[in-house]
Amino acid sequence: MAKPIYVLNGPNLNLLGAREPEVYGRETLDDLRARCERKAAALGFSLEFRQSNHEGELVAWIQEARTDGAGLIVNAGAFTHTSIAMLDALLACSVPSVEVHLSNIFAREPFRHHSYISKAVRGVICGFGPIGYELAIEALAAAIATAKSK
Ligand code: CA2
Repeated sequence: MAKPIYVLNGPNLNLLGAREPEVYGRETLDDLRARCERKAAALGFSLEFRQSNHEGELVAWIQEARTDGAGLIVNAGAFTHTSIAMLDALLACSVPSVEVHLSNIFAREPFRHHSYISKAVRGVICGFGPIGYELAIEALAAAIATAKSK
């Protein structure tokens, strides 16, 4: 069986669509999941789409993606700006990974400008709302195809 792409979402992203639509848009997490599943299916991939408010659970899922995933997309939410544990897990993860943010973190408060996890991922997409997840799936599909052809 082909390995899935893991899409991991961090704290408070379960509230998408319910508050702060001016920052995060009106799509719910379920809408986002459906959007990602459509995009992945069009490119021949299945998805493991998950959300957690707990840092340790996200770390465990990154470790799972390392062995069971074809690639990994992570929106670490606020843990982006705090989590050395997620950085270490991603550094140990050899499958290609992409960091995604719905908002443009560089156009927001200074404490959002630094990401601990960027160092460990193939690339970063931010500021394009839910479309950013689709762009990340496309980028991962290309990276996975390149790795296979080597
Ligand atoms: O822009 C992003 O995707 C973020 O990762 C979202 C995080 C934020 O801490 C990062 O700096 C940037 C916050 C997610 C909270 O999502 C909410 C959605 C709706 C209502 C309240 C929070």
